[in-house]
Amino acid sequence: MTGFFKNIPAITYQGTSATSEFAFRHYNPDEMLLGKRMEDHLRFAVAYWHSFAWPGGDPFGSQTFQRPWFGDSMDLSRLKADVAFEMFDILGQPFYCFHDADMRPEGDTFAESKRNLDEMVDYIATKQEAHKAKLLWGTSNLFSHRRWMSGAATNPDPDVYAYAAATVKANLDATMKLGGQNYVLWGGREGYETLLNTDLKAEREHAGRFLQQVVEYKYKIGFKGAILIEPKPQEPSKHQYDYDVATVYGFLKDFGLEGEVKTNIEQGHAILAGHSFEHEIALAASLGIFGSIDMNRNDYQSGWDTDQFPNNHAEKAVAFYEILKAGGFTTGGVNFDAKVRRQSLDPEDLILAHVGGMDTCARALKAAAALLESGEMEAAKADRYAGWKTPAAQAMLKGSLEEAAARVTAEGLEPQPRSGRQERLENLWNKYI
Ligand code: XUL
Ligand code: CO
Repeated sequence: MTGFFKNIPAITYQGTSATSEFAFRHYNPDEMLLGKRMEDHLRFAVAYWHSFAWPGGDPFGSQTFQRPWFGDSMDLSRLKADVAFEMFDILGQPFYCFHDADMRPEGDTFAESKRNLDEMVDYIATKQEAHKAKLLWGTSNLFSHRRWMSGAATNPDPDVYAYAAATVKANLDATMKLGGQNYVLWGGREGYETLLNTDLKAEREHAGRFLQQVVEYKYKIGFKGAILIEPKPQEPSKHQYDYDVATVYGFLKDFGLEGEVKTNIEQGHAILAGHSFEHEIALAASLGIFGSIDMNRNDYQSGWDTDQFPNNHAEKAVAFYEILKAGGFTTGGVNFDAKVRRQSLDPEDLILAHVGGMDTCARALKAAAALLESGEMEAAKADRYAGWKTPAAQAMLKGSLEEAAARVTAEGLEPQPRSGRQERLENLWNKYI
């Protein structure tokens, strides 16, 4: 034991009358909802980067956290892994996620970075054997080091493309070795700052070919997990090529990958794209590319991707409703891509942030499951679209524009507007929240 979380007990479900802060009030892993355990619905994951690698900087100030594992040696990386698995044991969540850069020190050469990664993967594999937490997804950090400043696969320098290929290959191998269920590509630098220096067409084509190569490699090594793209409109790039779910779908179609690659949808990214989280989830599900979610919230005034822990269950319930309607997660899960604020210095803050986030999601899930089970919302929707069940309406979709037009005079159609009943349905939601 490292002692970092000393005196913090393992968190258990104690119900809404719990008196301790260190308890789940809603997250009850064994509770059955719609025929499935809550833990298996939510498939929570902790993000290695925010909790263990982020130093607490902001654009105006540097590190605020003083963690005993901060530094660039292999010994400190092992200490970081020890602390991480101690936190996973306290929370009891089934999964975690990592970037290469979170878990190993950067070497002076690619070979050294790769050696460090391989050693850490072996170390973490032994940790996984002794602890509950397993790998939900792995990914490559293709954005922090200065070599990535003009992009990874979209870099004007082909040598950087090669370096990105070597990096993703190493991390896909690492993810497979650790039994990861997905591999995520988030293209923070796969975009541009100004068209004055950018060949947009070439960059987009390179990004497409890169993704095809990743999928080809997945099959070569027999990786059974899903490949996921994580859309985001901007930040750090001014214009990102994977703006939102709709853009990603067009991109996948363009490169013949719509059956191969799904999405990891993040609440904060959806908001930055001018959408709601539930819109992005519903759209992905309808297009057959829903994979996993990154759970967090943004500050609604600042306009930044602030990656805060979710604390509003009513807001998340609408998102979980769409996830349940889509049939729930298969390889995906709920990854807390969320960090404590830079003033939240204490080990307790890290634990309680996750406890609150997990309870918020559990409460949201319970509301969503109850509403779905009642069938009330779906009945209202079915009623609204009932006209489309008639043979005449169905025939219209198979026929021509002129045949559809002919119905107006032949049947004397004069459509009568009907209420959309939005407020009644909002009231219905509130009954379950
Ligand atoms: C950045 C972001 C990343 C990805 C993984 O906004 O969400 O942390 O989730 O690279
Ligand atoms: Co994310």
